Amino acid sequence: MRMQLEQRIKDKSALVCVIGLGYVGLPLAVELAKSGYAVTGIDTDKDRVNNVKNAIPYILDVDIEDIKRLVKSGALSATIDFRKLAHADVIIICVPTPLKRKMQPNISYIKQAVMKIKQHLRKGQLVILESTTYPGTTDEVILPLLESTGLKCGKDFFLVFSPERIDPGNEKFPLNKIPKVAGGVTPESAQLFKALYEHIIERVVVVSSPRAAETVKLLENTFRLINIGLVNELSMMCHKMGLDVWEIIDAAKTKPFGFMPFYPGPGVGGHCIPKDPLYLYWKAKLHGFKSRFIKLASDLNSAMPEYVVSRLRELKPLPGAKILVLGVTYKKDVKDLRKSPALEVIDLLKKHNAEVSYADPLIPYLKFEHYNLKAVDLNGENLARMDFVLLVTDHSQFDYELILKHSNKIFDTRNIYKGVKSDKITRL
Ligand code: SAJ
Repeated sequence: MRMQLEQRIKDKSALVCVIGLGYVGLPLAVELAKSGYAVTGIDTDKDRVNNVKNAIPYILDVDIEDIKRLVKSGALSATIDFRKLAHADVIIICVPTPLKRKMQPNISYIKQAVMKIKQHLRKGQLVILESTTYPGTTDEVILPLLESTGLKCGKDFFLVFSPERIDPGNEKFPLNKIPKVAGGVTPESAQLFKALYEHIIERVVVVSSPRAAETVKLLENTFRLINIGLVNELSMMCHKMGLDVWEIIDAAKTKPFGFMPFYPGPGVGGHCIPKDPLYLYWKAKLHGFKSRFIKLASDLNSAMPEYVVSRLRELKPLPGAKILVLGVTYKKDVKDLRKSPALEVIDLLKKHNAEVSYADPLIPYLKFEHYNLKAVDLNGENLARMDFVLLVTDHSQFDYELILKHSNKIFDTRNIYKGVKSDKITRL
């Protein structure tokens, strides 16, 4: 039966189901369909399913013409009906793994997907989890749930963990150019995974186990969290010591080996970097190991919004100060507010009774907590009215010449005005 499955994967007659049509699942479904598989995307969100069916764009990294062509040919379809899983030869889970309160992993979406798979599990299926999660999720949670059907992994079905590495909007590294790490519960499982993904990704890297693969992804993003924390601390240190942290990092990166630049900022947002390392921290703690690095970096990065506001207070008393926050998404040119430090900066400024407004070409309205703000137009008049313009997210679309010309004072947390000499500008 494994040989039959391998043959169906190799001759592309295998039916593939992708559960979760977000920024990971949809590009993956499209690539597999483009490579010749019949792919059904399953999502609980009817709007997403309709958007795929009607080729309405909602994810950055897919060519809408591809979707139109693939849906028309029948290579790609979408549904909310999980019964499709019964017909699938390959099932790939791409659902969110957020945090609960108290920074604990929330794998409820994975469990919901696995329960659906369990209802339809049959001999000859390959199940793949791509959602970033803590080491042990595949072996300790998914495997027992699926084997509770009486089917045996490695004999009747196959199970692999392979972390998603999609970088939304990164044209230099599209999905097919990003090596894919995978760990199978059994060697045969990994072999079947490789046979499938080799059709869409240039390099598949098989590791010894699912928990090794789960840990690989967490290392990648913990590496970023800690290095961003390092330069955030360096920025505070340099300010105290009268040094220019930006000059220092730029000069350090001339070292052609053994160094990789990271940059200070107003904090670390998004749905990966603040969250993934805490999955590792949580699991290690269950094993009696408290990661000081992860805790320290998380605390340091979380303190940056407060630090930015304290730097502003050094320049001008905040009560009544008119402050325009430029850019509110978690990183430049990405329309995503999740864990954006700008939201905390706005909240803190309001709590200091500053008069805060914001401008962001990607976010016309900003609703969070009890705030309900409308973006102001970025024009000379509005800029000149402000005591401070606080550059938090350095969108490419901003007219930085106009901002420099009409602003009274600029606090630049991203060094967008690198090399610009002006007494209007204060840098993080
Ligand atoms: N940030 C800094 N300084 C830096 C880099 C980032 O303050 O030097 C801040 C950003 O402003 C943002 C946050 O950290 O608020 C996260 O930025 P990020 O560049 O790490 O972007 P993400 O969150 O989109 O991370 C994703 C991750 N991709 C996956 O998990 C598949 C990460 O592994 C990628 O390396 C990253 O994209 C990327 O390089 O774009």
